[in-house]
Amino acid sequence: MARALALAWRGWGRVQPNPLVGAVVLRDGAIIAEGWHAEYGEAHAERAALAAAGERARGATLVVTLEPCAHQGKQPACTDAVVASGVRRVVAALTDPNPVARCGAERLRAAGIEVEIGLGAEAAAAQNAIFLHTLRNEVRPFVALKLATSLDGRIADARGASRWLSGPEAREWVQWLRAGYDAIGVGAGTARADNPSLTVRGPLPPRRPPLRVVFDRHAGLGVDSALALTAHELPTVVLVEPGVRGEALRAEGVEVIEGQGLAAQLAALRARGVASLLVEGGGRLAGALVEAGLVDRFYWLQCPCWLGDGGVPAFAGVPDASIAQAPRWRVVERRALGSDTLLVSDRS
Ligand code: AOF
Ligand code: ZN
Repeated sequence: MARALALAWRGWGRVQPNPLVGAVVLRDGAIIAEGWHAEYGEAHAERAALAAAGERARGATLVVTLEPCAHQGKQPACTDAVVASGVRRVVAALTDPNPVARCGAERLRAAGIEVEIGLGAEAAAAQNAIFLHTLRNEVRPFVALKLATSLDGRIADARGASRWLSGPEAREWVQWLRAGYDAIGVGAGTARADNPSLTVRGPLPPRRPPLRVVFDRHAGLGVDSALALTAHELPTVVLVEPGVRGEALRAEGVEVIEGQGLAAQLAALRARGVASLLVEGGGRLAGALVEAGLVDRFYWLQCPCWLGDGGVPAFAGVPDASIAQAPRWRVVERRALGSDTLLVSDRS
């Protein structure tokens, strides 16, 4: 299952809004074939792995990160492919919650195949958090926060500079991360201070370039900012308070969306088709989102330097909590990226 999960990551940036899925075929405990969902609308992981195994699948075990689908969608039902392959046993991590595709396990059992569900379920759910959120919550996107901080929890130095706090490995990983999100967001202060372009510039080209979003209550984004200057080519949204017109930005091709408060603004993004949003700062927006309970996942890049009391804190306005009552997040990943450390945690 660990190998199937690793294969599933190969679809990151290419298969959304569909799930990341990986599969392996086992014979006598050894992997004889591998497959993954590589492109949106193309072959499902199970079919890819079974095609690679060919006749050798007969009597073998299929290990897959999601219950095989039992429906004809953009692709034919995987349950048909599994039955035809002669596989004797299927081990899946997660039950498929998709109402149109689910119940594959039942279908397989009816055909005499042994089915086990639940192996590696926690890791598989963390990997497909966006897909699972989208099916459960139709109100707002999956919201992830990504911040690079110093050891003393600062996102910028006393002059407001944040380039380059994290090292090259972490910065390349951020490009990879962006490719899998529908939208990349920043607060108005960060847009002004950093003049970011919020584009994906890594080796992985996303299936669709993420929407660029600025939480900009008063439509203060400069018409000469990197975002506004490229808004005709790359979709760009500013989220403003009701009644703010943003005429100058509209004239540059920026889409102005009104909403009263963060929750309403996120709902407006979801209504516009954004299923996942990666927020990259700054500290005030990060704090406000955490305070409002609107963050599902936090990607924390910890950089080994000290910026001191004058540095910009990573979070502003998070309410006090006692140690006993403090909400505990679930750690889903820890990893070294060059000299920086990535910690991924989810609101439990
Ligand atoms: C995938 N890739 O490897 C598996 C999926 O419209 P379709 O035919 O592509 O079906 C999408 C659904 O199929 C998806 O929501 C999930 O429930 C199921 N399994 N989907 O995109 C895969 N195994
Ligand atoms: Zn399928």
